[in-house]
Amino acid sequence: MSEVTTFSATVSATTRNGILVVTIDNPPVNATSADVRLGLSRALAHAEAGGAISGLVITGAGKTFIGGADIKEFGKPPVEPMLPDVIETIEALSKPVVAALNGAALGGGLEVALACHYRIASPTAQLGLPEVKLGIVPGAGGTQRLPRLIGIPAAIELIASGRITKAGEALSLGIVDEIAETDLIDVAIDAAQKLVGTPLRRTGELAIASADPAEIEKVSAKLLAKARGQKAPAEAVRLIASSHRPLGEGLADERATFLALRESPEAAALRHVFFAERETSKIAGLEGVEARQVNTIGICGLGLMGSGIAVAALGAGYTVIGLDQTPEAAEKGRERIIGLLERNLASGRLDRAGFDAQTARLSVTATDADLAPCDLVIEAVFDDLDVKIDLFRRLDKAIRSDAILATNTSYLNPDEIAAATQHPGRVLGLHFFSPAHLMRLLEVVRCKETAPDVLATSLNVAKRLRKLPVVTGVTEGFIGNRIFSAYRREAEFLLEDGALPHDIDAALEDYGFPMGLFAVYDMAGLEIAWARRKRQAATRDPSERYVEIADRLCEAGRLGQKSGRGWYAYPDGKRTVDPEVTAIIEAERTKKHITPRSFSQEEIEQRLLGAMAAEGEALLAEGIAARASDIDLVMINGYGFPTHKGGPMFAKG
Ligand code: T1G
Repeated sequence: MSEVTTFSATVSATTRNGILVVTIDNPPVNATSADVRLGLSRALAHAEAGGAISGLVITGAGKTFIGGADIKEFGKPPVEPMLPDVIETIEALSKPVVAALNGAALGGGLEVALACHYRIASPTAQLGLPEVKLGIVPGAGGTQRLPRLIGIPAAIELIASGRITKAGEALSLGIVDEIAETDLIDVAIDAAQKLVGTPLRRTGELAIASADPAEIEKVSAKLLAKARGQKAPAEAVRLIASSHRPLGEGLADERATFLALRESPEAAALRHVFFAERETSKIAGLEGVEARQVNTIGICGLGLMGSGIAVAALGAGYTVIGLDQTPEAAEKGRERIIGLLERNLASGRLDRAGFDAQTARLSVTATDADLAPCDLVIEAVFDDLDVKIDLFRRLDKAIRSDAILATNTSYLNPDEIAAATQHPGRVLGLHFFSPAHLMRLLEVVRCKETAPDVLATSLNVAKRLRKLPVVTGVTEGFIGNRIFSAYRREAEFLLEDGALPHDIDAALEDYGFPMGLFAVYDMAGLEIAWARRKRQAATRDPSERYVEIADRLCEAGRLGQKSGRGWYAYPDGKRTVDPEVTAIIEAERTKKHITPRSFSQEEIEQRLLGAMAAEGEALLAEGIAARASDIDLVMINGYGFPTHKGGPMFAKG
């Protein structure tokens, strides 16, 4: 084994057949920290000067090539050499530099690779320039070099969406030159040797293939519509669309744009969300707690939620046993699940082999005892306390005592369900959001008695289901619905005080919500909330302000979009302001002797955001939510709060 040359704490190299193999080892993701940049620049200088060295290979240690620039360095004073300088040295080197992509090459990591003279990917490599997801644009040549390799339209699609692509697509696009089917480093060394003495393809010098302006317009328009007013995607499109200009000019514009966007509130919010998502599964007291093994998941109730949960579990590789009340209901549940899998097959999300494997791991039954092999059982039956308690008492007899029991209830008290079972320590809540096979958010409800290893196991299952788990304590509506109720209440106060549903919805949509509150309300239907209000009527505190407008709508049969009328009217399905609703609201104001006043969008926004934040503070004070950033994640991933605003707790400052 040839000797190792150390260039910095995180960059070292060995020499094989005259090729300097440079390895970046900066756990956890080989981010291009100041030490990595220093080590790389030293290795490049060493190679350029070293007569015995005829070429270089750059690769990463572990499962990542380079996960990007070090986001943790943002906002700190710059430390030379900066990444663009290192990248320009790579591209200008007189000797061949081959990128050996052993794993994720993202952001600055892909920009390093783009400046190399040849790129080889391992079959599992992932590539992308996801900077727009952080509210910025690539800042080290990505918007200028990528179009030189794959053309402007394809570069716009990849960079303005921020999506990650796999090795196969990267090869077909022309981002990488080869996929190593054998040892990546051997293949890379061989490639470098073949390049010695040949004219080097310097990406920055490549001409850009001409593109049809109509195609550029089409791909841009689609992406910018989705970006809903965010700055970074629009700036990325501008930089790529103008990348035919001299490289130096483009790089300077790109760097200035990157630096400006990096200081924007949008970028600060998106960085907050990035780190929040990685904090959320770090639960105090769970360090070192060993999780149980889960291979088989039982799902009770194969309706909309249960079948969605089943599809998520099958997609994560679990064996699924579905239980319903009768063989016919169980069979209907199977059909519903298979129907969802067929949709995944048709959309290309699933290939035929995957479809067959997943359906083979699914069985359904109406017999409790068939759940005996389950390591975890999730119930998604009718949201009634007696029904759930009865089911859990039956399951106590049907499954192993160390199998976990999870309730998907949205509003019932899981502590009461747990208390009715033989082993409360194995009970918790797993509150999925509909559609359960698509929505990332999963509220993990920690009951009073939930054992630590049951919680740890559930967090592992959530991660494998590719969910975003947020642990919550027991309270009515947990984190999300409690905050939703609070700002719905505030919105109804605003109605009584003088605003109208479309004023409030316009303010929320203008802030960045995909849909206003009342439009969402109509889509979800008004009757469930109405039934809950009627249940609560007897115990409602008479001194608390209560708005009866929604009750009047329901009494008038206005139950939402499904009934053709709710907060809006829906002639031919189109949401329309309905004077009848305005009249109902005005009658309620009169009844309460309220003189209506007008509200600016700004005021509506502040009142609603204020209500969310106040409820969030209460959840923190009660110990229901562990951290403010968890509350942000719930509202972003479950209730449409705009990601680029960071969530209600971040937005309030
Ligand atoms: N900088 C600093 N820390 C990072 C990081 C980064 N780029 N990426 C991840 N981490 C931390 C993360 O916070 C967590 O920390 C740990 O690493 C594991 O992360 C110039 C300016 C690479 C696919 O946007 O997508 O390049 O919680 O749980 O699931 O144009 O991390 O352990 O303390 O996500 O194996 C562009 C971001 C940056 C990619 C690995 N790059 N990272 O996933 O691990 S901007 C990105 C990821 C840029 C240039 C611009 C993923 C991953 P902790 P993890 P993972």
